[in-house]
Amino acid sequence: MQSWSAPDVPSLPGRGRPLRLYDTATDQIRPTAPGPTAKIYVCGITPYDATHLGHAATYLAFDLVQRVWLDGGHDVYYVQNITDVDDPLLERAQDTGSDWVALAERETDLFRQDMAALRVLPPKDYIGVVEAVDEISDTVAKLLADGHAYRLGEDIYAGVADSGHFGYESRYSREEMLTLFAERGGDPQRPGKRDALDALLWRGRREGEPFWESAVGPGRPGWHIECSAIAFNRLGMGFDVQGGGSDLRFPHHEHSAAHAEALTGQWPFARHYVHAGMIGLDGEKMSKSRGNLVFVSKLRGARVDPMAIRLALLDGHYRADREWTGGRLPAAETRLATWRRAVQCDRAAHGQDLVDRIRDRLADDLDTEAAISAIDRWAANTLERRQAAAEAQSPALVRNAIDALLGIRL
Ligand code: 5CA
Ligand code: ZN
Repeated sequence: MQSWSAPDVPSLPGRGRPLRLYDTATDQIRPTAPGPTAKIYVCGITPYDATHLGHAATYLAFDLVQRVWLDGGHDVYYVQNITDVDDPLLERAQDTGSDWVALAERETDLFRQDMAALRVLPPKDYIGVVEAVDEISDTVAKLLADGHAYRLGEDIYAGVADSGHFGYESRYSREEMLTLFAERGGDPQRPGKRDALDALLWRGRREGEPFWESAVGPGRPGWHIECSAIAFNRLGMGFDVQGGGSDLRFPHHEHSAAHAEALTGQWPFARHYVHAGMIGLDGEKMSKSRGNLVFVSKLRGARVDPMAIRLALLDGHYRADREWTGGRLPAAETRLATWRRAVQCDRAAHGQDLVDRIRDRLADDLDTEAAISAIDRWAANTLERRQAAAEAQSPALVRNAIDALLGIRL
């Protein structure tokens, strides 16, 4: 699939910092340790509705991961999928009397425009499930051939016992897993499964549903295997970060990892599992199914500056569940205006200390709030001209650092 256009990332003087990130699997903030090319997979959208601020916040968190790595001198190999055939999409198309392919194309296109406007770095490989059906069905065929999967009627399931490590990623008890599996697209009650937690790999052809002829018969891919196959085939095993919102902690990331681990006999799938908190509105998670959404495209259509949206979403820790309240956007607009005035001063407060501070704070599990506070103090000092004349310098360095590290163009 076509990705979106990449924003410029200015390079900064001095050294970037090694990035430490919270890893769900080990419940620790641990250093990431990428090679010359850092490898990251971030789960993409299911394109049945427009990008809301919850999606945007999650993609922004992983955008910062890339920016810190780039600043540290790494190249980044970023892969993202599009779940462009799945039950929620087909249901929405049916309910609205639209063609599912056209619906997915329209919403994916809007997502690309939203991401570009927010200056999110695009994935190198942006892969729709529809274009990856062959590689996914080949993966299912191999799991079957190796005895890690079984047929149930027209469908194919993966055995949770087959990865050898099932449960390590989410660390939930079996009871918690059973509850979440039922809530998030699983089918623990289906008779005939070897284990209630076994996940659907391949959904055999059903009347009225799209299907593809494949190595394992006609049908369409299950959800988790799409991310296993798309990630594994490009990044291999043991890539640096598997990312998504916290609602993907289980079952999605657990099963995606388990499928790839059963397939290869290697462990782990990813070295860090990183999860962004949920953005809520009126006390509830913002979600398509609840309908309590604030869309990025709506705000853009109302001529809100995308940099203010970006700043509003970064003013909060990425891992915290947080509320989108009416005051967030005006506060970000005011802050943005202040920062813009400060970088237009011909003599600004010394910038290198601020750059060091931003680097330190972001490298520590993406502490955007502390980075933003540091910029606020710099802007206040600059505007009040409290700095000693000897320390004053051009604000270009700060402008570039805010652009490169936070993705905010002033
Ligand atoms: N296509 C799958 C992943 S393979 C999917 O979950 N799609 S999605 O469109 O439902 O969500 C896309 C991303 O946005 C996921 O990482 C999800 O965890 C995240 N997300 C969804 N709702 C919110 C929210 N309210 N706050 C923060 N992140 C969210
Ligand atoms: Zn995924």
